[in-house]
Amino acid sequence: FGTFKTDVVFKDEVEQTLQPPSMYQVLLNNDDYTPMEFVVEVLQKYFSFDEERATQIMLDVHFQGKGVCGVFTAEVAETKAAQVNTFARENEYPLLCTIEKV
Ligand code: NFA
Repeated sequence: FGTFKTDVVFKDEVEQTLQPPSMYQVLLNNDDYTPMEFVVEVLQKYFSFDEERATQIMLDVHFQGKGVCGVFTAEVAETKAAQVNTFARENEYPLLCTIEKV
């Protein structure tokens, strides 16, 4: 058998403070050209809203200028915004999805 060390380790040398991750709102921005039905499709496809809730959020964006689709950690928020913007550009619509730190 070898020698076992039993050093004292003080709590303040070990203790770690875990911070919750920063959260980011994912927003849709209104424009004059993207069809309402396309925005509803986006909200169902990328944010899993049912058609009724997706329509409510789309109308909120349409009348208020912007609207929150959800709040996520940075990586998820960035991915969702990029996916929405890519899908909009593929369909040649100017729909813009942005993220904002909460
Ligand atoms: N304002 C767009 C229209 O009248 C609809 C729209 C809603 C676009 C929400 C972007 C976001 N066709």
